[in-house]
Order: sequence, then structure tokens, then C-alpha cells
Amino acid sequence: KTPYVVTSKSFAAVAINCAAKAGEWIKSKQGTVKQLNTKTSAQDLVTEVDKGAEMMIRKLILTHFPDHAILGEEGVGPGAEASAEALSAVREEEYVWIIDPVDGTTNYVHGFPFYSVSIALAYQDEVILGVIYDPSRDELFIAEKGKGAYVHGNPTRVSGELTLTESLLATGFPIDAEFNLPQNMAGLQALLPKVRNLRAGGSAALHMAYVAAGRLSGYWEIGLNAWDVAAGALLVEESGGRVTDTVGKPYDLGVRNIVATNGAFHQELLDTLAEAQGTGYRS
Ligand code: 2AM
Ligand code: CA
Ligand code: CA
Ligand code: CA
Repeated sequence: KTPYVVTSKSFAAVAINCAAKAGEWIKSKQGTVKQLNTKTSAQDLVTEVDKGAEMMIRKLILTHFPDHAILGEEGVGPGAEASAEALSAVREEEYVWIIDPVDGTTNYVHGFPFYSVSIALAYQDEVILGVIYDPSRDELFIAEKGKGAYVHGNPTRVSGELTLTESLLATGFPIDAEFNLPQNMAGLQALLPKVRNLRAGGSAALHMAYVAAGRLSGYWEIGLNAWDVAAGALLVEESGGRVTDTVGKPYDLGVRNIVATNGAFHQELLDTLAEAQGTGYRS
């Protein structure tokens, strides 16, 4: 691998600018959504705000880096197959920006203040920058590969719980046409009795940021896409945590079933999910 040339500071500056501008705009539009469209199912929502925010971010990125590739949720057709194709089309590119303009659209539509803008930059298929912005709390999380992670300038650190029993976990249920209810129920049933408690906030990116900041001990969710977790994965890793898929494979852009923890009880969580196999759970 050759080292990248443009200083990462300018990448970070552009990413922060994009997330802050888009986030402010999204927040200003809250409660005004006129047209609610559906994608893969009646529960899979998209609004003009999702599309507008993605356009805004794309334009800003291309102004600064016209030859970079962009993978944005709203530029991809519905369904797992289209997602996989869109990802493989850009994985060979040197620089790829990975955008989720509104992570937590259902929350956004309902006025539940837990949604975010997620922007990651991959260099030679590896995430080197991640920014997650929460407009409701004006919190900006940023991580740069090898340089740590921060929330508004303060270093983030994963939590200290040593066991699953002490952990506050989060999960989520991305409901689309391929939604696997038995798999989700089996995972829940296996983990719920073993943890301190469980949350399902509805934004994968913010859950990851909260693991990085030590506000959650861990998080798992199946059926996600690169734009949901790319920025968050770097945040967790740069905060001392561990990120794999549900069978323990280290994180890469193709991981759809994500497990992110403080590291201490990661294996315990994976083992519990593995035990749930056969009760409907598949990895
Ligand atoms: P979104 O709001 O950007 O769509 C919640 O469980 C997480 O799953 C959120 O990050 C959400 O991202 C994502 N999600 C929600 N519905 C989904 C669907 N139908 N397909 C894939 N991901 C979805
Ligand atoms: Ca969506
Ligand atoms: Ca998302
Ligand atoms: Ca989204």
C-alpha cells in the first residue's frame, strides 16, 4: 500500500463541513416533510430530506475532490442485491466517500430526536476517516485512522464493563422485504436475559458513536449496509473497541451483520449469538 498524499486534515475538514451543513439543514426541515415514500416495504421510508441532504453532501465533496468515488444510500436502488453491486462497483477505487445522509429516517419522520448524518472516507478499501453528526444534540463525532476519535474535541473511549452481565447493549431491526423476524427474535431472546439491559434507538451510526463514547457497552444488528456503519466502525476502533461481523470476522466494508463492543465481552456476545443458531438464528 502506498501512503495517501493529500493531508488527512483537509479530508476531515471537508467531512465535518458536510456533516454540519447537511445536519443543520435536516434539523431545520424537521416536521415539514411533505412526501413520505417507501422503498423495499411499507416500513422502509425515504423523504425529500434524505435525498436533498445526500445531494448537498455529494456536491460539497466533489467540489473539493472531483475524482473521488461516492457511495451514498440514496444513490443506490432498494434491496440487498443492489447494495452489494453498488459497493463492489466502488471498492476498487482509491478514494471512496460513504454517505448516509439521514441515518434513522423513521425517527426523523416521527420527530424522535435520534438520527444522524454519517460520512466515511475509505482509502484503498479501508476506512481512514469517519464523521457522525447528531443535529438534535449538536454532537459531532470524528475518528481518523491511527489518530484517535473525538466528540467535539474530547477524546472518546469505550466503556469499562468487563462482562455481558454488566453491559448496556443496543440493537436494531432494519425492516425491509428480506426482514428476518425469526433471526432477530432468536438473537434478542438469547441476549436479553444475559445483559443489564437493551436499547433500540433506531440509528445504527449513532449507536456505534455511543459505543465509541462509552455510553453503550456494545451494539449488534443484522442486515445493515456499508453507509450505516463505516464511520462508526472507525470511531469504535479508534476508541479502543472491537468491531466484527456476527461470526467474528474483523470489520470490512462488506460486513452487514455488525457487532461492536468495548472489546471486553465481545467473544461472549459472539458466543451467545452462536448459541442462538438453530433456534432460528443464522449468521
Ligand atoms: P436508515 O434510517 O438510514 O434507513 C435501524 O435499525 C437502522 O437500520 C438504521 O440505521 C436504518 O438506517 C437502517 N434501516 C432501516 N430500515 C432499513 C431497511 N429497510 N433496509 C436496510 N436498512 C434499514
Ligand atoms: Ca433508508
Ligand atoms: Ca442508515
Ligand atoms: Ca439513511
